[in-house]
Amino acid sequence: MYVLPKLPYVYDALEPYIDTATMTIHHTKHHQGYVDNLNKALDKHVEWHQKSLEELLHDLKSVPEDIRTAVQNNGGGHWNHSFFWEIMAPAKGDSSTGSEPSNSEPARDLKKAIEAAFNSFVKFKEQFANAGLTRFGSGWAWLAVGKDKKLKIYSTPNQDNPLMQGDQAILGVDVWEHAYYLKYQNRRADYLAAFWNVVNWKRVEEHFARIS
Ligand code: MN3
Repeated sequence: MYVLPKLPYVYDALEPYIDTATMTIHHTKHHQGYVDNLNKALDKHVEWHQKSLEELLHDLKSVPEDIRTAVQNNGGGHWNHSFFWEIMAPAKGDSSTGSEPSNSEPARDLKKAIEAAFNSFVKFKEQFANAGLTRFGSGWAWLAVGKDKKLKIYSTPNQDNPLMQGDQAILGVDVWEHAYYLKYQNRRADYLAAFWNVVNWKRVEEHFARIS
């Protein structure tokens, strides 16, 4: 059975960039819903509970057809949110939970790779934000590493993610309205600009180091 993971910080830790109410509802209602619905789908084919979530998402075609869409949407939702919480951190750290502060940019290896792929760190941020901004409706923007080990930026609809196309995500941002509407209303660009303040680059570097 899948369970809702604990956040690595408290609900108000990402203030003022991501507000407490959004974090609380996003984690306890939205993410919980994906977990519950994923379990419900897999209950119809219990042998699929043995596989890891990554295996399921990486090879959706092999998942039984009657639960495939539910696994794609809710398994994707569970994976994406678990990943998302981890690649964020309080802008000033949080001594009560021991969480590290976010950094304004990544350290040397990843920064060099980003500059090589997108010309500059500033251009990378523009392109990433633009991927989130231009995603019509609900979805995610990603910085991913392809099979050729190259960095790429793109967006996916709904709860799809890079795993489903054979890539590895190292950074992602939720651009569903539920991720920002309470604080930013229709201003998705403002939310995406604020997001940089709470990126846990240390964690992104770990993902990058593991797959590159
Ligand atoms: Mn969400």
